[in-house]
Amino acid sequence: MDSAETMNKLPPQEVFWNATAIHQIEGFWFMEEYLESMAAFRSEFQPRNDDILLTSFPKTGTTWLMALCQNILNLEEDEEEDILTEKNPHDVVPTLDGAYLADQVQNILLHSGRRTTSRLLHTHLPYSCLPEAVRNSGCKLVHLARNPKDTLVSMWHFYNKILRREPTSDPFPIERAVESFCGGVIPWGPFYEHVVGYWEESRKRPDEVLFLKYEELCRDPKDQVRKLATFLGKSFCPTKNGDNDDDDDDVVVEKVVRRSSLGRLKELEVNKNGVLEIVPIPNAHFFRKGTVGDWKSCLTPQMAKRIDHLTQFKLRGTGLSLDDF
Ligand code: PAP
Repeated sequence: MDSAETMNKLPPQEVFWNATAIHQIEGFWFMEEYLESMAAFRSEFQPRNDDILLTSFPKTGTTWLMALCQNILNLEEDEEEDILTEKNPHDVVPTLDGAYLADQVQNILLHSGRRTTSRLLHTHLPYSCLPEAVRNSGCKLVHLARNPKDTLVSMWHFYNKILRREPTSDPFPIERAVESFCGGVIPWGPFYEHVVGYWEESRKRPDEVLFLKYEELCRDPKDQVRKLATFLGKSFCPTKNGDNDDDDDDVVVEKVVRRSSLGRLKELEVNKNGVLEIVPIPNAHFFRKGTVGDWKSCLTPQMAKRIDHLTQFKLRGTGLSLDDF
């Protein structure tokens, strides 16, 4: 996979959920519509040493991580100045494998370093598929992981919204969604190999790769925000003008947490009625329940058991746990 041309010549290899072609490249599956952008990202992207690259498997909390990092690095004193009141986090932190070729993304790549010293970027690519230049650069990576059952259920709700031809047509059968999740034949999958790639890298290079979990963010957001801020070089989070006299550390951390919260973002006009700038997906689709254990509302005990067994098998010996509590 050296160029966009090569990628475009690939024949479809599987049809995901009876709806869209996905191709297997270097052991992972990718949606056809992203292949060109992904190839360009991999061959053309020039990382800077101070870039911050957020990484995630889809539906593991990407939108939350984007909002948190944006607020840690650029917290505005005045809430009305917060860019997240105007734009969905995905339009502030571009997903390079999905939209590298878009003009808006090229603009962000050229100019975003002026607001903060670092560019805040995102990718869903597995670690082994990242551009070589990124893996060899000193740029920081932050990975957010989530337990597989909630990831699958979140994915099921999301793709049912965007892949269904008619809003009234039946959702894709959950049994078959479990089947494709367990078989790994899903966009950016297999899930386990994806998460383990980042986990292992974070163990080898803890100063450059931070590994976070959605469940820990839910349980103690302030503690996790401090950890994230420290990793990003902000051991405390002063407001952007540097005036931190009135706000003690704890208040600033609380502000970051609240401004990035699902409750706040979901209620913003831009996220109720807006559509992403780069791909025509309604912003509202990125905000649903945001809880731990919602899988219980969709998966049968048998399905859950099957996924738990697979999780145990796939994570054995890695030192990683992905618990749903
Ligand atoms: P993406 O990979 O397509 O960007 P992503 O943001 O990773 O999607 O996943 C969406 C999930 O994160 C949704 O989970 P749910 O379906 O289980 O509810 C969504 O509700 C949740 N989410 C989005 N924003 C936040 C947030 N600010 N805080 C907590 N959870 C969030």
